[in-house]
Amino acid sequence: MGPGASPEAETIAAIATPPGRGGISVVRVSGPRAREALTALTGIPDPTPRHAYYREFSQKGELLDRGIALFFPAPHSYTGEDVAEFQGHGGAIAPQRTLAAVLSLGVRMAEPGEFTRRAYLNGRMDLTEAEAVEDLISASTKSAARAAIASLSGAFASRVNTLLERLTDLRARLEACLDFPEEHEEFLQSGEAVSTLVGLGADMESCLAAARQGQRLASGLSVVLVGAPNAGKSSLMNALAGEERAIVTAVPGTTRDVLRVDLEIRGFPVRIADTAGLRRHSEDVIERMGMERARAEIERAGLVLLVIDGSSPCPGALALLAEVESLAPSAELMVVRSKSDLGADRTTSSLLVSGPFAQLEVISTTTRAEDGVDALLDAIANRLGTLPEEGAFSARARHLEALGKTHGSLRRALMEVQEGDLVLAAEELRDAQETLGTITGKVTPDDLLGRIFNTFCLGK
Ligand SMILES: Nc1nc2c(ncn2[C@@H]2O[C@H](COP(=O)(O)OP(=O)(O)O)[C@@H](O)[C@H]2O)c(=O)[nH]1
Ligand SMILES: [Mg+2]
Repeated sequence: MGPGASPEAETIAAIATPPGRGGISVVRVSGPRAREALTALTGIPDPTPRHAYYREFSQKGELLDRGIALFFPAPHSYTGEDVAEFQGHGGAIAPQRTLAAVLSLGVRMAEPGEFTRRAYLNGRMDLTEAEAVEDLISASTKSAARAAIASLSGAFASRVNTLLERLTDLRARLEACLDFPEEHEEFLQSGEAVSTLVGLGADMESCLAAARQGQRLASGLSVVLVGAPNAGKSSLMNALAGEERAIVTAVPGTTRDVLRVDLEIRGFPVRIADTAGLRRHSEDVIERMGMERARAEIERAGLVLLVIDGSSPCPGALALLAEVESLAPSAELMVVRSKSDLGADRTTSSLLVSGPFAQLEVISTTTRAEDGVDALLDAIANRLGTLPEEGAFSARARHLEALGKTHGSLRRALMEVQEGDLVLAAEELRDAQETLGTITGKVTPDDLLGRIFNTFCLGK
């Protein structure tokens, strides 16, 4: 390859199937040397496009494997480049040998996500579709997979594109008002500019709400159980999991490490973490490390369940609430009042309806009754919201951020129009347009591409 050639002119290869024992395994090759690689291993001089050849794969007279070889000429392939596929036997060795033979032909190992990155760069899919590929692979519930398929088929992209078109249109009309005020004053004076902006803002908001659901579907909700030692956290964890996962004893400080269980609630993946109880002082080094881990877990949580033993006085509860709020300012927070079978302590009862606790949802539970945690499961389900019957699509944090920013720009543009400053309004709309464009990749800085595709698995 010459020094000026773009990296995209390199030919790349990887095993596209997961490692381990399996009937078949696929070695995928993409780039200008894909055809040559197929010819070298199979002896087929001029492969017919998309024809399945059953052949021996060999190199320098050594038989490597036997299987199906396929050739997809550009642009009609996954990546949009020439692609060759060797479908051989699975297991630890056979696919590695085929891959090594391909790599010896001036082909390099693909980076994680590189096939899909090339598909995006060659216009085979937009960014939301490319990201949906990875979301589909990592989907852990049926609803998440369904949403990823919807995004993969362009459901999210088409919503964003429609918004983008309306935005572009509006910006063009506003700029026309700036350039030729007399001809376009009607647009402003009739109130049409304002009502168009308001309508667009509302639709942007509903797209944001749908994307938020989509993100929850794809990445799930992380819930963490937090509270004083002996509050009943580990018992709750076991009850939610429906099996004995955490050790439960009357000895404070039993739980040290963070324990996790994965549940599915109304189609959403939910990960629940049980943590070491938080208290002011501990002489025990291991318990102190456990508390550090608990704090780190709280910082990452989407929903914090603050567990308070309702049957006894809880003098540290206010301090605990303050600590949780400072560790996770944006997480949702719910109070679980445990051990309801033991009756209610008067001071704790009045604490939970006063001061900062008065704003919070409080759920009573007991692990001593069959249905003692059902209310808690329902409350978590309510926080997740309901899945839209139709129109669910997978989304990611970066999409939410872009939609939120776009929405902010629209709001400011509306204010500027109302105040009569069209120059500033047009600028806000330009910002909105650029930000919205990053979702599908119409406008995309390189570092964003790096961040998106580096999280992909190898061979995709
Ligand atoms: N009566 C009663 N005891 C409970 C309940 N939940 C937990 N306990 C007891 O409280 C103690 C501490 O429970 P545990 O789950 O280990 O609390 P953790 O330290 O917060 O994880 C144990 O002796 C449990 O048996 C409950 O709902 N009712
Ligand atoms: Mg515990």
